Amino acid sequence: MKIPFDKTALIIVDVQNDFCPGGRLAVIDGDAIIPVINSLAAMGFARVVATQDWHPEDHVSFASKHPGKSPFDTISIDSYDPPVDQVLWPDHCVAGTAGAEFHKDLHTKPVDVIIRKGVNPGLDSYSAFFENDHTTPTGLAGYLGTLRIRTVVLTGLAMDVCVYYSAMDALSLGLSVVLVEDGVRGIDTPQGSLREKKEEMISSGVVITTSEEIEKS
Ligand code: VGL
Ligand code: ZN
Repeated sequence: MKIPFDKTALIIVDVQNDFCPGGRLAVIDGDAIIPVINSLAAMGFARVVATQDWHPEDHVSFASKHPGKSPFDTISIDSYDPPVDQVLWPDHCVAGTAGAEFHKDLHTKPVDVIIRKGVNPGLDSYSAFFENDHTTPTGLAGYLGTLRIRTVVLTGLAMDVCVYYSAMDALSLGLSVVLVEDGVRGIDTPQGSLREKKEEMISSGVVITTSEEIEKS
C-alpha cells in the first residue's frame, strides 16, 4: 500500500526490555519485531516517535501494590468519574531501571521524539495519546497535530494492550491508522484477547498490513 510519508509518523510502542523475552512482562517473541521496526524507521517517514512505559515504583497498575491481588486480576479505581478499570500487572518498566530501557537492538538514532507514559502514580496510560481516563493527553496528539501529520503507522508491544489503545485513540483524533502485523506482538491474556482486539481495530477502520507492503507515495 502507498502511504504519503511526508504526512506520516511511524510510532514505535514500548519496545522495552521488560516486554521482551527475559523481561518482567515479557511478550512471546517480542524482540522478533525489532528488525522490522529498524527497517521501517529507515524508510523516511516525516517523523519517528517512540514511546516508553515509564512507571513510578509504586504505580497503581502493579499487583504488588494491592495486598491479596495477583497479576492479571482487575480492580476499579474509584477516584475517577467514571471509575477506571485497571488490570494489575507484575511490576514492570519502573522509571530509570534497565527494564524500562529500550531493547538494545532497537535503532534509536532515527527516533525524533520519545513519549514517556504511565508516569502518573494513580492512573495508567496504555495509549500513546491519552491516559486511561481517556481524557488526559500525553502530548503526542499536539506534537503530531502541529506538524500536520495525518497518518500513523503503528508498531511495537503489546498489540492487544498499548498498540490497540493507541490505534483506537488515533482514529478518534481523525488520523488514518496503519498497523504493521509483522511489527507487533501481543500478550493475549486472557487468551482470545488478541483476536478480539484485532477484529475490533479492523471494524473500526484500522488498516492492517505487513511491512513488505508499505511503499512511499
Ligand atoms: C503495556 C501492560 C502494562 C503495553 C504496558 O505496553 O502494552 N501492557 N503496561
Ligand atoms: Zn505499564
